[in-house]
Amino acid sequence: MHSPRRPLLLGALAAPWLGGRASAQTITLRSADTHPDGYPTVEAVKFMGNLVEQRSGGRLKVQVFHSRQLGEERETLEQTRFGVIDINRVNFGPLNNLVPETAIPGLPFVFRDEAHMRRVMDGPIGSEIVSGADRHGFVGLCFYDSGARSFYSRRGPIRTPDDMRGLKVRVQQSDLWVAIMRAVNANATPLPFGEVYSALQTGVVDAAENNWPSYHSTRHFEVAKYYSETEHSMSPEILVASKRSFDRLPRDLQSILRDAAKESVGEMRKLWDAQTAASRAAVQAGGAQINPVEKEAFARAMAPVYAQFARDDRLRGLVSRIREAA
Ligand code: GTR
Repeated sequence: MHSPRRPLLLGALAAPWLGGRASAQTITLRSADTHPDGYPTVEAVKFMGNLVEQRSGGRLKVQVFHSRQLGEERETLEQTRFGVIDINRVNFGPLNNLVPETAIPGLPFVFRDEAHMRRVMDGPIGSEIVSGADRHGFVGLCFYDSGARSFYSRRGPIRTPDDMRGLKVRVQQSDLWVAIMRAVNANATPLPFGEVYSALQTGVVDAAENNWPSYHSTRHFEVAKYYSETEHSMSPEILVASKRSFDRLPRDLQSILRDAAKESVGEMRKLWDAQTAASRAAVQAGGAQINPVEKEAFARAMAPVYAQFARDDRLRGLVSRIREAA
């Protein structure tokens, strides 16, 4: 490993050290995303890339590989830790088992609403969660929105936790998500994102859960048309750099990258809000049915998972500080 202080040699010789590709003047960082082109996370990283390129005078570029071109989140995260991929936009879900802090913002109903979530992630609690990721080979660059996740089923409306009993529900590959399903007596089926459409279509699972833009972009609404607005989790998205790739950048390029990532958050939120409204309308036009739910009953049923994931004083402290945040 090279120390962060060691100046990066630019040019062909530098290439093997970098996850990205370097030419005489340019370092290109490869960035992964499972979402398709045009999705707010993909567009926000492109926005960041443009800023980086301008501000570095073309010395640093970001190339976004969207639509799972580099793989599903769990595998791309491994590759990011080892510097094969330089930047990765993922949900907290696939980080939960590795970085326990990331389970806390995904806990059921921990945020009151999206504004509360944004304020918390922008403040010191967000920074603490980033330090958790930093201990595992990542450099947390910024958080993006993921709205609220709700259940959708191919079988019929879900109104109360009782409607979940015995349902096979696709979840992200995370123990937190398995526990949340157990709390409502459903059978959790952890699957990569890209396998959910066919799992719903063939009946391998009965239901899944996600926010409006993902429900729309994946076209899950075609095969699971009953969307029940439980809004049970606001597990955010994070943009991480590989610590290996990051440490090899010259200091000035590290700052340019960090600053541009922070500035992409405002852009992402604008795109997110517009996409959420558009997706909500589009899926209904496509035949999806929105059902009212008994949210309080879901919150009560899911409450026991807190003890399992906020399992020491520090993690319990994060929960109370989130709850107390204005
Ligand atoms: C989306 C999120 C993805 C992925 C997906 C999933 O909302 O943006 O990163 O986590 O959910 O459910 O796998």
